[in-house]
Amino acid sequence: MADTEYRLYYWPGIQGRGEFVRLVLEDTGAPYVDVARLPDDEGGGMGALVGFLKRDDVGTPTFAPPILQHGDLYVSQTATICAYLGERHGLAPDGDARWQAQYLQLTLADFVAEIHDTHHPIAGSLYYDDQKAEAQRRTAAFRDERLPKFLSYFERVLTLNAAADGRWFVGADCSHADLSLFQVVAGLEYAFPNALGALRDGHPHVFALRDRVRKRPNVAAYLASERRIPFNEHGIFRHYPELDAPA
Ligand SMILES: N[C@@H](CCC(=O)N[C@@H](CS)C(=O)NCC(=O)O)C(=O)O
Repeated sequence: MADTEYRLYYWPGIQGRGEFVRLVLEDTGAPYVDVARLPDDEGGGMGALVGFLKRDDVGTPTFAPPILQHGDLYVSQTATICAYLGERHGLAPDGDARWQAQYLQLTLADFVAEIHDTHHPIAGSLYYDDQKAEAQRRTAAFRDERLPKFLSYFERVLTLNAAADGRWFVGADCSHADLSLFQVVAGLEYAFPNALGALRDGHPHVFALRDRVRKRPNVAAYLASERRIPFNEHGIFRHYPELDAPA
């Protein structure tokens, strides 16, 4: 199965959680097809994804995208997919340190869920406009409490590793978790430029890591390509000026 192309199943018009997987695939240069972004007549489109989610012949059925197919293996849950790819392509720490990358990845997933809930605090099935008042209350608490708490935690991890001469989250080398931190900071910069800007000076390692990841040659090429879907108001990171801190 080593040379088998990966197939990513994810919503076609947004970065969303699929982007964490795309970044690992792109950084490692692993060959992949972004299935739902193919034209309908080539087996892509929303129909391909919706149809896939109903399938019972994929090992253990999967609950929600993103899903990665590798030969006969289907892997779901963003953090698990990133670890699977990282382990296969030299983007994961060796030995027991792999678990540290995994719990950082899961902590980022917790953070991502909270970021999503700033604009959809009541239900994902309702429009933002139908939960605007609740979104404002939720986001005020997010900006005051959760955003600083998560960022301080990541800064603390990076500061401790820097003291041991590490420039990444874990050990001496970049891992899948570093790519995910990049994506979260990039998304927050889009969604909450004022709130994040106010925290910049207090979190130098977080922003330095963001810069280091985006300069990795394959990541830089990807970010400049048409494969990188721009942030928009359909994904997880949405820019609603009324939810951001004042300038
Ligand atoms: N914990 C899962 C969350 C997956 C998830 O919420 N996927 C979204 C798209 S980003 C979805 O389509 N969810 C449909 C649903 O929850 O019903 C992960 O990290 O992969």
